[in-house]
Parts: sequence; C-alpha cells; structure tokens
Amino acid sequence: MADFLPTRSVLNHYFPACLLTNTEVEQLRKSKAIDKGISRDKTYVKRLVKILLLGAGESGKSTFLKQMRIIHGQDFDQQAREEFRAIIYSNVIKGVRVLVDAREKLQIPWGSSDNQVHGDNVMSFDTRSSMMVHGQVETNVFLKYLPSIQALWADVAIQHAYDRRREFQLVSTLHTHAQMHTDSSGLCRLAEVKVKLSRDRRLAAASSFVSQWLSLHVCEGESVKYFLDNVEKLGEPSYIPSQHDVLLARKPTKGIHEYDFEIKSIPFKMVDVGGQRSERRRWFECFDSVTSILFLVSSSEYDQVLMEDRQTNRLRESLNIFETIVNNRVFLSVSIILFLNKTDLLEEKVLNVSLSKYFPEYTGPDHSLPDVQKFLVDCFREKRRDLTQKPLYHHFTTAINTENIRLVFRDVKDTILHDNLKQLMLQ
Ligand SMILES: Nc1nc2c(ncn2[C@@H]2O[C@H](COP(=O)(O)OP(=O)(O)OP(=O)(O)O)[C@@H](O)[C@H]2O)c(=O)[nH]1
Ligand SMILES: [Mg+2]
Repeated sequence: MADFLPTRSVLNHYFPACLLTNTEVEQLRKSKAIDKGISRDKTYVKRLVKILLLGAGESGKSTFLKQMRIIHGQDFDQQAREEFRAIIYSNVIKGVRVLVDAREKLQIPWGSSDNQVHGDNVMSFDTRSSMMVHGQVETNVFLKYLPSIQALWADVAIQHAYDRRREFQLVSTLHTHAQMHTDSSGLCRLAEVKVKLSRDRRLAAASSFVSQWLSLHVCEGESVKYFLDNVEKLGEPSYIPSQHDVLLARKPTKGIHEYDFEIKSIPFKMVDVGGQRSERRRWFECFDSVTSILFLVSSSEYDQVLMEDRQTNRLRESLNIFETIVNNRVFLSVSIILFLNKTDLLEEKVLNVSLSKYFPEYTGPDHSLPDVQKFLVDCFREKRRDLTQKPLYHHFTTAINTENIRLVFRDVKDTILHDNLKQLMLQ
C-alpha cells in the first residue's frame, strides 16, 4: 500500500464496520481470512520436514513408508489391509509359476507324479491378463488355483527347487557372461544344471530361465516363501491380510506418493518414489524444499542382478545412484542418511555367499557380518566427492520389523530436526 494511504488497520479503526457497505464488510472479511491463510501456510512450509525416500527398486522404500503409517500415522485398518489381498495373491501365483518352471528346467523329479497336472494348471495362468499386469489377482481366481498351489508347495520337488535358489544366483553370473559373449565358464555352469541342449539353445534357455528365476529370487523370493507357508490362511473366505502380510506384500511403486503425519505437532511429509530405472526420471519432480533424504540400500543384494537389465550388479547400481544424489549441488544443505536395509537377509546371506566373489576389493573375513557391513558403509562413504560435506549418518535396518524402524526413526528424526534447526539459524 502506498505511504500516503492509511493502512487497513487504521481504516478499520476510524471506519468501523457499521460505516462500510455489506459488500465492503464481506470483502474485508475475505481479505483477512486470506492473509491469515497465507501466514499460516508460510509458517507450515517453514516448519514442514520433507523427507525423500530414495534408492534402487526393491530397497524397501515403500515398506519403510508403511512403517511410518503404522508408527506415526493411521495404522492399516481392516479396509486398508483388505486392499493388499489381491497383491498377495498375485505375488503367490507369480512365485509358484517360477518354481514350477525351475523344477522342470532343473529336471527335479516330482515327489508325486500327480502334481504334473497341478504344475500345468498354474502354468496355464494367463500372465498377460490385466489382473497380473496390475499385480492384483481377484479372490475367486486365486481360489481356483489354490488346490494346485497347495499340492505343489507340499511336493518335495518344488521345495527342492526353492532350496536351490542360491545356486541359480550363480547362473545369473553366467547370464551376464552370456550377454558379454564370454560364455566359456558359463557353459560349464550350464553343464552343472544339466540343461542338455545345443550350445546356443542352452544359452537361450538359461537366459529365459534365469530371467524368470530372478524374478522370484531377487524380488519376492523371501516374501513368497512366507506366503506359501501360510497359504491355507490365504485361502480362507474370511482372510484379511495381517499387518505383517501387508509389510511383506510387494508392489513396485509407480509415480510419486506422499504421506503426511505429525510428531509432537511438527508436520512431516514423506515422499516415496519408484526406484526402478524407468521410474527414476521422475525423481527430480520432488527435489524442491527437501529437508532430508533417506537413501535405502538392500544390503543383502551384493550377489544379485537388476530386474531391469538382468546383468548389472544391484549393489553397484545402488552405489552409482547414491553417487549422483550425494554429489548433487541441490542437496548441499540436505542431510542424507544411509539405510543399509534387509539386515535380516544379509545376516543369512553372509553365512552362505562370499562377498569377495562379487566385490574382490573386499578382503575381510567372508562370513563376518560386522566386517561386511563396515565394508558396505565405506563403499558408500567413498562416493562423496566433497569431504567437507556434512557427516554421512547410516543405520542398519530391517524395514519389515516395526520395532526396529520405530527405534531407528526416533534417532533419525532427532538428527533431521537438529540439522534443520541449524540450517534455519544460518538463514
Ligand atoms: N526380509 C526383508 N524384506 C524386506 C525388507 N525391506 C523390504 N522388504 C521386502 O522387499 C520387497 C520390496 O520392498 P519395497 O518396499 O516394495 O521396495 P521399494 O524400494 O519400494 O521398491 P520400488 O517401489 O520398486 O522402488 C517387499 O516384498 C518387502 O516386503 C527387509 O528389511 N527385510
Ligand atoms: Mg516402492
């Protein structure tokens, strides 16, 4: 307002509402409400803690977000849990199909030959149906396949195929070799799996087999086993997924999802994005006004390859993404916290699979969890080009464990708020 004009409060004082027309009173009221709203929004934006969840596909971002909902927001009620039923059914059907296919390629004899019919039945499932494409299977369709799924999971051949999943991670290395046309060592491994085909067809068969196998082992393997062990419960007409079922259900994230919650009247906004390659091009859309980035890594995936190209080592992909994020100037004043997730799976993995085989730069003891974890943290730390940057905090997490995330997030929240306060004071 120009200097020579009286301010609005002066006008209000000398020209009380009774001297104004009804329209003017209404306009004044609206204007006051807008001013109040703007000032409230400004305070909200200033106080808002925006946390971005980043990391490669299947690192556990959405699972972490589910935990925030359980711990700080609106827990999954019956209706919300019901929405996961169709996802779980789809996870199970996909998983069983991969196992049936693996049994055949591995030539593992059926425990009961009657189960061939059940195997054929699940393999006849139309994977191009819109249900499967959307990762959701209706109850009546699942129930139609349930007797076959039960019979198959009870068969020693399918159990045996599941137990041999690690062996087939080896074949994933072969697949990489095959794509690079350095197939001599690969062919030896193929011989081990007894695929008795001609040389070229062998590689082709291995590729297609590996592709399908990986889709079980690297994405939903562990969850699928849990659901198959409980398949009877899944088939009950009154089945409503439990909180644990919800945490294990797998649906790749497409697009950007936000979840708002409050802790001691501080507003938090957590943003979850898809981590698969095709989804990463949308990440920059949420780079504005970020307070903190939680970067999730699936720490147990050092021996696994990406779903997207089936050849890039998953841990190396994570390191590359992290390098881009941590050295991005946009995030100079943003606290980045590293979550080495899937600790439960890593614990098991280090006992069976040597890290040095995939990361020759690791020279520590093969089966020592703390040494492996320290190596992983150092790998990520080394990606920071500017060492004067803020400290890089890290946590070892198991995102499917609510208590673990409750404790970790309590720490993380304090770190974020402390850093945020320092930033605000510097402004
Ligand atoms: N055992 C175990 N499973 C986990 C853990 N964290 C996540 N999972 C499972 O791993 C799968 C993938 O997790 P998501 O949370 O969907 O991964 P994401 O990072 O959101 O994946 P995108 O949406 O594709 O980027 C799910 O089936 C989870 O239940 C963990 O710490 N331990
Ligand atoms: Mg997700």
